[in-house]
Amino acid sequence: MKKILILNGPNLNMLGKREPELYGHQTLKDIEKLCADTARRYQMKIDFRQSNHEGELVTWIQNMMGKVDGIIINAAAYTHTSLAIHDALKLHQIPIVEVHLTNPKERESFRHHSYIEPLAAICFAGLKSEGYVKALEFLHNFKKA
Ligand code: DHK
Repeated sequence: MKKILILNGPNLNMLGKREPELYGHQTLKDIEKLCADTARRYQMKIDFRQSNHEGELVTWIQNMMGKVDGIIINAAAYTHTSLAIHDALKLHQIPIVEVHLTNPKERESFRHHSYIEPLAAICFAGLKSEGYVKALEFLHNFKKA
């Protein structure tokens, strides 16, 4: 059974209340349930987490070395700023999937650069919570070269 770490960065705990016209009305709990339902369908195991703290995300990524088969990450604002998260992800030799609810490339220019992008096997952006479903499907179908 594949085990997948799903990481969510700062302010994603405020989904539902946070700019719903951009991020939608679903809460992070709703997205976690959607991921759990999808994972069950594909017989995968998920570990779904959120943190507002860069260092905590880095430590979680480090601690999962050798323990997971894939990482789905919506690093939120840290996508655009965190070399530390980039370096931690680089420790892994497993597929990394970048997810965003919105499409940052179609938003303000300060959201156009991603520190996750060079390490990601694929990115799903602008699909709201469906991006997490697509990310799980991608990892379900992923075969090592
Ligand atoms: C979420 C955030 O919090 C922003 O900082 C990113 C991302 C976009 C999202 O679309 O999920 O720029």
